[in-house]
Amino acid sequence: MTTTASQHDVVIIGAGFSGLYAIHRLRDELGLDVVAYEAGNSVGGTWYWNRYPGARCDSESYYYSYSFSDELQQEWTWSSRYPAQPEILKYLDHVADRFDLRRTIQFETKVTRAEFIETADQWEVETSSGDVVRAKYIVSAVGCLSLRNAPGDHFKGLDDFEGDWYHTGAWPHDGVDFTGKRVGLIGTGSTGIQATPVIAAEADHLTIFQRTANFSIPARNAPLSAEETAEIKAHYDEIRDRCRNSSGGFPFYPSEMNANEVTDAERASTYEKLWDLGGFRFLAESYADLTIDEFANGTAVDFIGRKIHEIVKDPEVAAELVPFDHPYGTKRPPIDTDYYDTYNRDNVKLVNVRKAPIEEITAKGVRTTDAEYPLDVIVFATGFDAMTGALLDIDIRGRGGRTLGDAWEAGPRTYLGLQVAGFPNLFTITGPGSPSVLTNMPVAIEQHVDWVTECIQHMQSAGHQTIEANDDAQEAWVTHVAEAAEETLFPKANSWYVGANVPGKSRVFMPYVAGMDVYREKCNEVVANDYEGFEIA
Ligand code: NA7
Repeated sequence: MTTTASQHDVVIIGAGFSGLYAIHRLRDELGLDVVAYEAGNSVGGTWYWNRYPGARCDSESYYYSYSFSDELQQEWTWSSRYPAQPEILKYLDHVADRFDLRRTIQFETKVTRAEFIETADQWEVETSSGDVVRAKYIVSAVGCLSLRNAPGDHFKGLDDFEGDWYHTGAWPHDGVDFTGKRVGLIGTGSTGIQATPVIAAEADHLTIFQRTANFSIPARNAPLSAEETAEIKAHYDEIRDRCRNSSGGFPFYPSEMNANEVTDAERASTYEKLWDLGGFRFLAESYADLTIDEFANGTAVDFIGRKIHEIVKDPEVAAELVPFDHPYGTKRPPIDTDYYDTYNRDNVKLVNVRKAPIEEITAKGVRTTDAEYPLDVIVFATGFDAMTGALLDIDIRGRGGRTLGDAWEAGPRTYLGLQVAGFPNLFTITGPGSPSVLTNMPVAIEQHVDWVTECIQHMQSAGHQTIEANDDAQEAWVTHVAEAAEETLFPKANSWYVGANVPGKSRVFMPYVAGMDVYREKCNEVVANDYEGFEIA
């Protein structure tokens, strides 16, 4: 590597929700020399890449947004409860312009390598455009769901397919015209469930290949009226406070009642009310023990199963759509608009690939063990190598040249999801071991960026060179994260939370399940105790 690399204080990787806010705080508030690299040709991260039909946020607009600037939240007006992808991208574009963030970002540039130079206490960072820079700190803002679960790794024969195929996480910017096409959709996670009704309405025919039936709750999307918007804007302080001090980062009112403390009729009425209200409230505001107690969970499972049978007219199709192999909420719960109802359309077919697995993609379509389905287009809604994939995709080397891949061979190990022992001055925004994907992401992101900003400010003002997680603190945290998960039903599901969707990935429950409020307090305590668990030099 060159010795004439240009020098910065901070390299930020990624310009999505996390990277943008990190640039703002570190550059504009701390006055540091910051450079950010972004693979896309503009800002937005997840919302830049995921342009598939029906892409929409499952959290409501007014709390799935930044809280750091009152001017920003007062001047921005959301059109609906759940904004569609173009509107969120427009919002992030607005943020980038409003805070003049673009000038710090090098677009269409991936970080390919980052090596800690021990003799200089510096990171040397190499990019896809061949640049080599040095920086004291790296802030990874690569996103939890950004490295695609590549279809080529799962399905043989893809190269022979004569039609067009797309992964939902790399959707063409000018869209895809499904008119008159026979479309196959593989995957029924949040993405497949959002895309299904929209593709079905446009295509000649849609075949959905389902490996695992999922529990979906209606979103009940609707425009936000001028009165609702005024009400929200008048109460932002309170809304943000509720988000920050809650377990999930939502302004909800979680129930303190357990499911077995009420009668069957009361439970049915609560579930019905929350089903009508729509969205994540069904999980958050029903019963306190829903994700920790089998009986409680079973009552929600039964209710959703009944709803599926009510909506889907063909009882055999309905039966295939009812999940049977995991508790409700233990895989990321999808939110939908007319998902189950779409199976009542004449041009839609459900194929259960748990019973008859996909053998290969052929020149003409998809072949399962019992039939071949001729298709013009295949849409892969097969998800991501979540939480660790994007970081491990970079050749990161810490002390002694040890790679991150080595350090995480048996699954990710972090202290607080913020740092990895042996990788000084490298911060991971919403890293594994933090609440991250179990929360309303902007809340988790702001908490992490604020913590890192405060930490770097402390380092700079005290003249310190390095901060790194110590091994013992990391081991204790990893154990705590695992034990917290074991107290819940979450590990029972083969979810991307445990890496089950990526062949060969170590099975470790990656996010911290005990709640954003508990976690925030722990992070604050660590600071109050002079960065307990970190070595500062
Ligand atoms: P998910 O939630 O990981 O869903 C991926 C879907 O694709 C899921 O139904 C998978 O089935 C299915 N899948 C994956 N690989 C295969 C193969 N080889 N064969 C058949 N089916 C397969 O990704 P999403 O994009 O929907 O959502 C990701 C997150 O983005 C979401 O949770 C939100 O946080 C936003 P499986 O369940 O593994 O059997």
